[in-house]
Amino acid sequence: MTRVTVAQALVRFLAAQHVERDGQSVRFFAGCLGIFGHGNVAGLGQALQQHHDLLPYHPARNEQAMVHIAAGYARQRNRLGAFACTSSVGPGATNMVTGAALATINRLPVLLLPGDTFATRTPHPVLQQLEAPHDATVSVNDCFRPVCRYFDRIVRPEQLIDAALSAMRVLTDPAETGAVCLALPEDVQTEVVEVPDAFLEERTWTIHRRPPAPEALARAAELIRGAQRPLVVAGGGVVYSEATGALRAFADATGIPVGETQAGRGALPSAHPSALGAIGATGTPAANRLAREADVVIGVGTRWSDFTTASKSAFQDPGVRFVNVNVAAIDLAKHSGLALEADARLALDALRETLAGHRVDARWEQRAADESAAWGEEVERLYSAGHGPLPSQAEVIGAVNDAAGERDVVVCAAGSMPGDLHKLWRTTDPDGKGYHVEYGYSCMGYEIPGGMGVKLAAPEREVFVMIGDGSYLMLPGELPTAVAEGIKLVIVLVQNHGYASIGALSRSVGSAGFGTLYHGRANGAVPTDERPAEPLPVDLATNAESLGAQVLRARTIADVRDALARAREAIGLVVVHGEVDRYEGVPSYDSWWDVPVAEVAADESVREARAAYEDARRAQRQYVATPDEPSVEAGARGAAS
Ligand SMILES: Cc1ncc(C[n+]2csc(CCOP(=O)(O)OP(=O)(O)O)c2C)c(N)n1
Ligand SMILES: [Mg+2]
Repeated sequence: MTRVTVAQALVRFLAAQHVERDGQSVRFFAGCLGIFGHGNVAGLGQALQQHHDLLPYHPARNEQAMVHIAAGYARQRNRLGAFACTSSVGPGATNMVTGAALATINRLPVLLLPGDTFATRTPHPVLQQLEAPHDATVSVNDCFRPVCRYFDRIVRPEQLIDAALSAMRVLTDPAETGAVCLALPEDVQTEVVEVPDAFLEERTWTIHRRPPAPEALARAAELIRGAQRPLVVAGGGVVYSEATGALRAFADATGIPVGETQAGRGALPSAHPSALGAIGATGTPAANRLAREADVVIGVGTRWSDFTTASKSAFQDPGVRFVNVNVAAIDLAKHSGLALEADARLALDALRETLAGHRVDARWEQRAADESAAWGEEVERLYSAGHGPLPSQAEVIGAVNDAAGERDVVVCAAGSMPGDLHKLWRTTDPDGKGYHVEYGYSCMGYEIPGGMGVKLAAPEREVFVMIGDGSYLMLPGELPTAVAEGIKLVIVLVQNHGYASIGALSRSVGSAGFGTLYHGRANGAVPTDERPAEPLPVDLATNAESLGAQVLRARTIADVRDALARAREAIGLVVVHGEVDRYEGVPSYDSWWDVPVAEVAADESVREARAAYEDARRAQRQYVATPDEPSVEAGARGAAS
């Protein structure tokens, strides 16, 4: 038995955890990120100082941002590595809630260790405590329950053992993983616990690859063999399971074309003959035209978000059926699909072997190749549009794409860039690790800290963070952390005076970009795209400079290219700042996204948008046809009305 404080035991436990897959064992926790306050400075703070050689500590500037660093790290490590994040009690803790939701939605392991109020309750109410008159057990940390995959509050020292082991079980389970929260009352952190020595010894969590059940495999293969127009939709699970090689082999052997979700983008490099690129609301015409006609859709490691399915309008074949390859039960059941519960790599290999000798109809394969080639030309056109006087955002993306080497990473999360990147970015990394757009939560502010996590996980890769002015303003505070920790990023800060993405969405629903321009008031009113006011005297380049970044200011697209070349060579963090034409967007191709429009309104423009919306909605489907009983489903609303 060892006599230590709860916090000391926890730090030593975390440092001793390993994870193993395919016979390779690696340490699980890279370290602990944190911000101290009275809720953790004496407990975890003391333990982290005493054991700094076991678990490196990295002070952050904002608790939400530090959870994003942890999420970016875990994603780049294919979930085989993580950070712990410690916060004080109260606001420090609730600042982590957004980060927790992001991690859970993207299925990324992060361990949250917020301080909590006294287990003894003696000095209550303490500074920053929420008092709930109806429930003495409630604290602000209960906010973590809906956004975490596992929650515990350690109110007695002995509970640590069970809580720590349960936390590791969830963090290392590919079907369960997400944010895990162990709330630690500030007194309990400092109390002594006697732990068995084995608790503190090295422990390895093995991630077994789950093989597909033979009957399910046979039925999936039969369905695919009988398909005239099969299509694969590759999701993040392909990348996390390191199944990109298996996907390539499957596509090579069968000729089945592949569309990619945001998390799955790059699963098949753009130059591959079966690669259709992005699918869905932000998809390419190549992927979306084939999706419309596909009769069997094989989703691999996807959770079928509304962007992927174009709000359930993407797949229009009346008898379309789905095969869902996944480890998560919630995804296996979607779209009435045939559930192939398995690790992505094992499932793709097994399908390829079972389908040996089968090749897709040559005309379908040719369609895919032709559409892909046409799309390649469209990308080229957008990348070299020569738009003026300000460049278009697509040209900036083209410049970054050209500057990025084969294994470099692009990072983004919110605004108009994720959609543009999804469509336009040419992927090259064979492991699918060159494209990192957080689109589960699409959280403004993720970009810089998320990129820091990527760089910590892959220091050998150049990391290009693409960020809009709106996202930048939400969370620039981790720049000094990057400088302090020597984390080199190339941040491309794209100024377009506010929320160009939501402005375009607002115009499409008839509301003229209301409230999306970062301008002063126009004659006392909120400006719109039709009635803009003066841009604000805000200089984000100087702001970044003041936070420790080296800043390169670009006006023309040639300046951007020049700055990117210099940024690559630079030692430290560089921000390339440039303005783009807010109104020169990349169009949407053969797709739709369900954003409801007001049913009655004073403005004619809204009424017109509503009519168009009701029309578009007719294409929406329910996907209730089962693989066993193919029933013909007419457009759901069309049939009803
Ligand atoms: C935290 C958060 N708040 C609000 C939103 C909704 N939203 C999505 S994009 C966007 C605007 C982003 O602005 P900017 O970063 O400048 O990118 P742009 O739209 O101009 O390309 C907003 C408000 C969000 N995704 N995340
Ligand atoms: Mg903007």
